[in-house]
Amino acid sequence: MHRLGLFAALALLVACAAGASLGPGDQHHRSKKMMRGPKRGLKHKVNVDDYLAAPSNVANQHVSFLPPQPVQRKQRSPYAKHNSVEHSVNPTRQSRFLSLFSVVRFENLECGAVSGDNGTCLAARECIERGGVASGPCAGGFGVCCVFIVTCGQTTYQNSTYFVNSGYPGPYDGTGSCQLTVHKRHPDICQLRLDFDQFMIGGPEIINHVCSNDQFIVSGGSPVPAICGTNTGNHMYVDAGAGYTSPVTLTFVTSGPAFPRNWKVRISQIPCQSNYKAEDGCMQYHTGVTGQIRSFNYDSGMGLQLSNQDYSICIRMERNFCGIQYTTAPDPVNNRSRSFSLSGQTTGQNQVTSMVGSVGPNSCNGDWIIIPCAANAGRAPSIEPTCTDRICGGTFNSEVSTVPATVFSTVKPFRIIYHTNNVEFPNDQSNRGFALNYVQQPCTNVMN
Ligand SMILES: [Ca+2]
Repeated sequence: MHRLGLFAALALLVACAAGASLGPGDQHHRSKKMMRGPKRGLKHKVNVDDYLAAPSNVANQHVSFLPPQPVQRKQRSPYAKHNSVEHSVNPTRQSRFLSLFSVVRFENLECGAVSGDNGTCLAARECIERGGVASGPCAGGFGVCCVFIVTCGQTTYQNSTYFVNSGYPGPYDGTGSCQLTVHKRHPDICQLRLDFDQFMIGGPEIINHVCSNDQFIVSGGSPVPAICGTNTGNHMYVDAGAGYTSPVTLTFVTSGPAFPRNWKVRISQIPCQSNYKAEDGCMQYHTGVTGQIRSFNYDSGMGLQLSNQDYSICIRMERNFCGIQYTTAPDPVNNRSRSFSLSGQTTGQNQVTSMVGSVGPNSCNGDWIIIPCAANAGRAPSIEPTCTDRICGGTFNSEVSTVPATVFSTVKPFRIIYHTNNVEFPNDQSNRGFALNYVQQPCTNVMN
């Protein structure tokens, strides 16, 4: 929260007396005040206590521009003798004076910067002190949209920080390790959300799809699998625990062949009580009635499914929705869709069958997704304990088939568990991972 105290207010008064121009917000308040203000030259006090009494932390409050509040004599503080300012001004000067002597408070909300990035609305001086870059106005011109961009070897405490590659916005094609240390801004931060605005590093090796060259590693928080390849537009959540804990470190290791790497990771600090905090245990968290989920390095053109993955993808159950259905996303690149290819030899043009469950000849024992009690749309849900859960193979279907299906589940909360082992060759080749579109299903009498 920013507060204009006595000194700032006096500075503004001087600026006003010198004929400094006012911003749109100032003019707005001035015109309102002029309509309400005294018509004659009266003597007014402005009590400094009123400004100093403003809370120093108004996070989670609404933006508030306090209208000018001339203090009545009978409200004078017993300390007014020492910290109040008394002025006698003529009618014209008085109107301006009162408008300037307002405490301007605004919450440090997220703002859209001129650069196109997301920033935090701060006073200009605070932005500089925190190491940010002002990028356009906010809060009606009283604040600046402060953007934090950091790179290798740095430390951040700021919400909405961008972690970029060395040489950004240009590419980086050297080898080494680029690490960022992330501290909580407050002890009531429980999670970090990492949005991969840009994420292009070397992919996995092509035999077993392990990220053994380039990789992105998160340490210090909840376990997160190492990832590599192209992940632009994807995200992950890291549980950072309650209270002040050890920092979370984000590391890009670039040890693979020369490659024009580029990354820009936005780091958001999620308060423990916020309504956008991910449910526990979710490394990915999607909201909305419809959306798309993709495994890391999913790319219908070149991307290979990553080995050694083991995490949960959660979809927030929206109000009045009781079920969820999944279909494979279109694959515009291949003449045979590979938007679900988890296991099997999918190099050729022959459709590879789906496999389900954990027992039997067509079961999933290496790589799979789990959709609890999955059933194909149009069929009654299975009854436990015969529910299908694991699905793998080269076709998305909750039954063994070479025809893709729409699969639904009514198990709450809505989650998919994704698991891959550390082996592909020779039984599994050219698998891409998955891109699934989901649509939540409204509650009905049979689905609740
Ligand atoms: Ca595997």
